[in-house]
Amino acid sequence: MNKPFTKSPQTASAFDVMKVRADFPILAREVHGKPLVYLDSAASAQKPRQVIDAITRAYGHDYANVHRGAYYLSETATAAYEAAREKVRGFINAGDVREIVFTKGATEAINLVAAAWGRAFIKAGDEIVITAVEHHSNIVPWQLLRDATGCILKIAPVEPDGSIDLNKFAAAVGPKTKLIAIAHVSNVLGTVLPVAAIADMAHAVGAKLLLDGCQGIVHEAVDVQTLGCDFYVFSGHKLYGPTGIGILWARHELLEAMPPYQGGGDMIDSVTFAKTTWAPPPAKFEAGTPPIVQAIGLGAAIDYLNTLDREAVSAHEHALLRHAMTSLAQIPGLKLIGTAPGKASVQSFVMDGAHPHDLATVLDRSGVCVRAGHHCAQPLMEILGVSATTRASFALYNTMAEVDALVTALRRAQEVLL
Ligand code: 7TS
Repeated sequence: MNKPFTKSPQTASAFDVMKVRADFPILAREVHGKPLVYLDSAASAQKPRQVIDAITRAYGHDYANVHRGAYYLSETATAAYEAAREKVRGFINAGDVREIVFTKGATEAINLVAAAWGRAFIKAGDEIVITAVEHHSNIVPWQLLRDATGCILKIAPVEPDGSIDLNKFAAAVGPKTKLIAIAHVSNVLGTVLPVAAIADMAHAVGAKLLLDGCQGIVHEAVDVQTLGCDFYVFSGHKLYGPTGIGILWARHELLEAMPPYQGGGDMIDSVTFAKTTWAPPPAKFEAGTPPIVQAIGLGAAIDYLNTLDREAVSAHEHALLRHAMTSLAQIPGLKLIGTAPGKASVQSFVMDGAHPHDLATVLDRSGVCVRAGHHCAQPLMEILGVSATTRASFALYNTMAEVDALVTALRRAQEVLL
């Protein structure tokens, strides 16, 4: 995360979490008669009123298919859809709006790269390097590519605290490496991966770097031009936007060189039964009616985030994490999983004698929502020597009192379960 944060007139201490909370209608509800304590934003974040209103307005007032009819409403919807693309471009500081491809999520974006770029540029014996911390969506597409091409998948290890040792990473990279595909931030451990150093390693051997930014973009400002990656992907729903929308960013020349991923309407220049020619990117990768309103909703989420001082947001989330790590570590029998320096506000843990699923179920009775399971990272669980963890993730709308509610609920859960 190389880009210095854009300074706003506010200071970090001026972040007003209660004002932010008032923007998220769901946070006012109760669960099982208790105030909702939502600590699962790494799975999917809640949505501010501004996003919900934009979606309602798009369906209720401005809706039509895009890139089609020559009538006013279709032109309005097209303009809103394309305006969302420009908002994404600005948010990640891409050099050109044509580098922003709308997908249905990060998973689809990674599959797109594996299928389109991978099938065109990866051959038997080529090497792809991932890490041990990856989400299944940054493992399985490369296994499918391996099965199709005969390429080799290499796994860079993770240290016991969740950090990545760059010397060990470098040992996995060599002259046959064609792609390094890694998480920007781990969804299980919260580790911020050393992407700048890894970008240098990739480019030194002529490989491309794909960053899975699902968790990274939520917690820090992202500038794809200074990160040094070639592909950056993320999902809208973790960034306070709707489900069903994700982003693939890639350098224009890469998108130009890639064949289409899917065929259909909107992605063509001309079609005859004998031959079809493609539209230029990004249309080449957006076959069929796109997720129009979802894109508009993501644009509204970006507008919302742009009203906040992201440096202050980051400081707030780190304060929540520090408080959580200190308080959780004091619970007898509880072990923190993921303690790498500089990590993001995602905290996994295990508790002696309590299965993570049971723990999450008991916490739910106190209104506390946490994720339990393998977090779509089964290989990482195996390396960590656990079958599952419980995970609390802290977002911009969480409070210190909610961290305390988690700790209190855990102590109560211990009484019930042990
Ligand atoms: N990569 C990372 C690092 C993720 O955290 C996730 C989702 C994905 C990829 C896939 O995103 P999708 O929107 O395409 O599904 N992570 C989680 C999680 O941690 N709990 O639920 C989903």
